[in-house]
Amino acid sequence: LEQSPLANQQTDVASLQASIAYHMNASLFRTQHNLEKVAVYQALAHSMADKLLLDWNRTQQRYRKDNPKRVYYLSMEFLLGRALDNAMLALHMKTAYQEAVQGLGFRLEDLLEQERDPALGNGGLGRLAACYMDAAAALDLPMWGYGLRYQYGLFRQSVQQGFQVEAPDDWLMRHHPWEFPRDIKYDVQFYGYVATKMNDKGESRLFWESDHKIRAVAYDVPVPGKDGFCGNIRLWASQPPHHGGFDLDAFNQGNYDQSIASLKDAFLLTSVLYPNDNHQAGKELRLKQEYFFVSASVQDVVHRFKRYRCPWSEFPNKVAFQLNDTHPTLAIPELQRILVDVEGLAWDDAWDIVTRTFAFTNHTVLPEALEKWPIYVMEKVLPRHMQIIYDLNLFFLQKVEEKFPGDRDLLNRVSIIEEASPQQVRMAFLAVVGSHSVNGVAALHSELVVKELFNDFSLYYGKDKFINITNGISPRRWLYQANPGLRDLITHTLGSEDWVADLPQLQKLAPFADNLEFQQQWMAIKYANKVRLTQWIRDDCGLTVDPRALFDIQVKRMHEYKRQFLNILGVIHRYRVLLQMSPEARRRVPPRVVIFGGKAAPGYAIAKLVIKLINSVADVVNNDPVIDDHLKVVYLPDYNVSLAEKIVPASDISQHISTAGTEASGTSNMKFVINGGLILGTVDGANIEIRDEIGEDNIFLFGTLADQVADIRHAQKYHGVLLDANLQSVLDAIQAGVFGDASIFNPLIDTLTYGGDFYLISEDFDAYIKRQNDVDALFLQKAAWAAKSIRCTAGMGFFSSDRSIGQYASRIWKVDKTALGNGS
Ligand code: 26Y
Repeated sequence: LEQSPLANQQTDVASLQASIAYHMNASLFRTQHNLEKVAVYQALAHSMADKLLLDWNRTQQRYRKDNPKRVYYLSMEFLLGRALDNAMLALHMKTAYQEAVQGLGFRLEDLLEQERDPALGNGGLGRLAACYMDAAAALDLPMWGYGLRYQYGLFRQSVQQGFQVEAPDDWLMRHHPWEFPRDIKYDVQFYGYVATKMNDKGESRLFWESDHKIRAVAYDVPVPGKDGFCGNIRLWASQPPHHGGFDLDAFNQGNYDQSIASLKDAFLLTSVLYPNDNHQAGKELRLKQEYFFVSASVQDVVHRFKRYRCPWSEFPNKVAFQLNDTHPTLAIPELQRILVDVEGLAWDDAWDIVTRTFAFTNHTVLPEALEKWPIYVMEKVLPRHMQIIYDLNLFFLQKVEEKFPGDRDLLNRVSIIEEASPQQVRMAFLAVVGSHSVNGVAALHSELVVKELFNDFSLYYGKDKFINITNGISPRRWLYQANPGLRDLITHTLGSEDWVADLPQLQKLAPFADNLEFQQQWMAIKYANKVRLTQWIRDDCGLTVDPRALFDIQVKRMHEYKRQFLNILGVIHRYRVLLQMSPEARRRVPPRVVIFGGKAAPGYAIAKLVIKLINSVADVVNNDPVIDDHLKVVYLPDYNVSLAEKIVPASDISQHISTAGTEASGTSNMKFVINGGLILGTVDGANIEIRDEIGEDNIFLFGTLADQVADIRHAQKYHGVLLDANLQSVLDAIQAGVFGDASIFNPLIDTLTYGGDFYLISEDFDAYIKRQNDVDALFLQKAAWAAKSIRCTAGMGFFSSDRSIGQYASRIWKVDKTALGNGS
């Protein structure tokens, strides 16, 4: 590093070129005659990472000296997206680098495209973690992320014959300059047995012993903040515990498989991210991942705390753990185990520390997403934790019994152990009991969390424990970086870039909403973004679409509750209506490009069938000469963060149409609206608060309300589903083979009829179609549309992740984000 020109803070163009050249030779072992784009990208990334490492060291040394209360964001997923552009912008070095690479004969845009997305997350929850780390770094808040360094991230998706095909995401095959391996390791054990032993003080204690150990090694991922401040995400990778996992005796006896058995074990543990989003698969390996992750993280935090020789009672004043959903909940019994079994604290003292340290964020009310682990699995893998959970449960139930004597039903309902066969541990209940604060992620969701999921708990604990913190997104990645055209217009209009760190300033755009000249500038940027997306669609899908058409986008994980099915059924309806129209009538409807993107969990058959249906419809519609450019259907494969950065700024309208009460928040809705995209949505999740902020007139809402859903489902159960007439003819068309072999779609169509239309597609179909017609009508009025688009952006100040993190800091973590000064 000493020799890297960046080490002495020279950031002029010549120095940057020198540092790129240096890394070409010293890091990549290449010569100037051997310059491919990917190599230049890598040298560039190394050069940028040098600078980050310096900032990282300075920031972390300051923490070490000041020893502030620190926050640890525990998350099994971090969906970070690409690092280079983000880092260059955060450090105000993009222009200089642009010039530097130009001088070497390259375009920076091309080089940025060489970077592969680290896809260590599934969807919303993982991306939220990334936006929160970004906000903490921007606010100089001492928060670290802890997670897993999966060897393979979320699978890569391609489409073959209309079906999703999955391939492993071998993102580490090429060297990844954005992580710093550390000489920090902890052993994590599994299985074994619990024994009684005397400790140093002559007290009898329980000890968990096992020969089955796997080593966690740390990789630190820098999170660029402001003014030389740099945050951190520590990811654990699994390694064999000793001797590199090689059993020499076994080898010498010719037992080769045996000689590397523990190596395979260790490799497998963090090899792959489970690709389920909002659906528990219940695999033992996943439980082991969860424990491996929390054990290494808690050991690391305890180790750091002990450095300062504070009494244990100080622990909650120095440490706040935030559980990103239940996935890291084992951290609760793990800390209790360390305090009691290893550190020798009394049970009650330990439990007091634990419950003052943990807080829990719930991200879903869907029953299939709530983690439960069979007791027989837990007992086998984590025998001591199972005992601790039993004890915690017993003491908890005793307290409930004291408060509400004689209510056996209540005890059954709140028990951490579910009396089913097999018996299961309810991880969400464990998280509630072990935390001092529980929050949902949008107002409606938090209300449902209290009223439905944890109603009994809120009666027992009181309402204050259950709060709402509405999600937010990073304005840096999702506007400043993804939409340079709009960024510059906003900055020019508001006179400075201060709005990025103080997003409510966007409101100052509102007075320009009806200004025709401003509207033209605004819509010209939108148009340019659409042109850019059409180029991607051409390259990725071989399809030509007209950028003047209305771009109607739905990109998110494929899930029944998100109702991509409703969208494509609506497309079929539109297709049929267009076919029946006269050519003149057809010309009065604005042409549309309907764009889908998103992955389905590999085991989720119905979601995969929706992908197939979309592609089958696209095949027919896109090749129908009568329809021509009036309607195009696009399925963009391998949706990920970097693709989102291209798609989001290019939407006219995007769809967020989950069955009311099912989408906890949604965050892409925020990304689209902040970029001046209108949304068509249900009265669900954060759509509701977006409406409150931008005004009812600037959002297209429709459909059943959350509090009506139960009654409708109930009625369906008794009277069956009477399908909407338009929907029925759409289904008839599918079944008549208009979109190819109809029989493959039968299981999909059955979800609307057999056993009731659980996601209320038929119930909402008519309202959906009508709202789409409103969208058409508005799109023809260019000025009215532009005014709404401007008001959308203007009203989005509330949804900055800086606001969310500020609320977590003051309401949950009790850390003062300004206490640390300006990061110098
Ligand atoms: C363990 C397995 C059961 C599981 C794996 C992943 C369960 C859930 C998940 C992921 C959930 C998720 O991404 N939830 C989303 O969180 C976003 C951030 O709060 C919300 O905006 C979004 O509505 C919610 O679906």
